[in-house]
Amino acid sequence: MNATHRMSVVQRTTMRAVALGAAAGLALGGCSSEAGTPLDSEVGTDTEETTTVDGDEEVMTMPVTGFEFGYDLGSTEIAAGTYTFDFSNVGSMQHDLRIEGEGLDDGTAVIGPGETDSVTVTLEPGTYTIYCSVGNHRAQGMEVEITVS
Ligand SMILES: [Cu+2]
Repeated sequence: MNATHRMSVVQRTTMRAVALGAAAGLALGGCSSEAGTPLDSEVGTDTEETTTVDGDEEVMTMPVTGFEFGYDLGSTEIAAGTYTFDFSNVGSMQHDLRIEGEGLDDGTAVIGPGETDSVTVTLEPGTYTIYCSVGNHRAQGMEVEITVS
C-alpha cells in the first residue's frame, strides 16, 4: 500500500514537471521576449488578458486638417474602433468637423483659423460622412465620406 502511494506521488510530480516544461516551451516559442521568465507558467495568461483589455480600450488618432473648402485626412477607409479626430483649422475662416452616420452624430466645436479641437467617437462598420456645418461649406466641398469595416 505504502509503496503504491509513493509511486503515484512520483508519477504526479513527473507529469506536472512535463506539463510545466511544455508550457514554458510554448511561451518561448510564442514570444522570445519571455525568455527571461520561462518558469512562470502564468505569464502567458496574464499577457493575454492584458492584450484583450488594451484592445478594448485602444483609441486611435486621426489627424484631420480643414480649409476652404475641404478636409485632408490620412485615410477614408479605416477599421472599426474608437478614434480621436484631431481637427486643425488651417484655413482662414471658421470651420468644424462633424461626423455623421450609422446613428452617430457628433463633432468638434466651430473653431477659428489656426485653432484645434478634437472629438472621440466609436465607429462601427458602415459609412460615415465628415462635414463642416458652417455656412454652405459642406456644399462647397467640406464633405468626405469614410468607409469603416
Ligand atoms: Cu467650414
